[in-house]
Amino acid sequence: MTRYSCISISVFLLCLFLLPAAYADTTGIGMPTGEYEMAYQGPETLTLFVVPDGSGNSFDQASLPYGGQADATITLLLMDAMNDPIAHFPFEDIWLESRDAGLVPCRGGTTADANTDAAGITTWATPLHAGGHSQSLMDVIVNGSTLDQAAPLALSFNSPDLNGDLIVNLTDLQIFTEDFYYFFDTSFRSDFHRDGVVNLSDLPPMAEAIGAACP
Ligand SMILES: [Ca+2]
Ligand SMILES: [Ca+2]
Repeated sequence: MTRYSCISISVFLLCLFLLPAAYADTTGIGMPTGEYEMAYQGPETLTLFVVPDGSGNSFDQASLPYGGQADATITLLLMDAMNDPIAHFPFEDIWLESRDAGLVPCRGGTTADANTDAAGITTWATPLHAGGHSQSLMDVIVNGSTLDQAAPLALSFNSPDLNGDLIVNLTDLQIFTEDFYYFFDTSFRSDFHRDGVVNLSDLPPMAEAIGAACP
């Protein structure tokens, strides 16, 4: 046997040994599964007002389309392949994403409020750190993937960070002004005090957020 064929065989055996490890599940729990739901179970699509500095609304103060509030708190039960709850799963690896990427999160800005508890449960209740706007469906993402067989949630977002660059400044105020004067009856993105119309009641949330940025 030549020296080179010896090296080739050695490399082959080494790969045979290492490859399964490279593809092995590093969490030890298999692909997480689970289920989640929103507290509000009605037919309307709720909207959550978000600001990059976290001064937006908590989930229990989400808006109905034409005035009034409802509770959009999201509860997730995380389970392993054996349907046993996964306790103490890190909140950093569980987050929300809008399907059109219109919701723009600060770093870690849409993660769950806490690690899963002993029963495998965590929630989204406190305000997000995010900007942008979205009326598309929203997914719960765990370890970078959606959960098997989990349906997306109907939750919209708007923010005084209208252009989604995670700073609220004069650029956003200019967009708001245009919506106010030209698209007052159609612009979801600037309808912060949600009632289907952009008017003077939407100005205070815009003005109060000037200067807001990610933590
Ligand atoms: Ca902005
Ligand atoms: Ca309004």
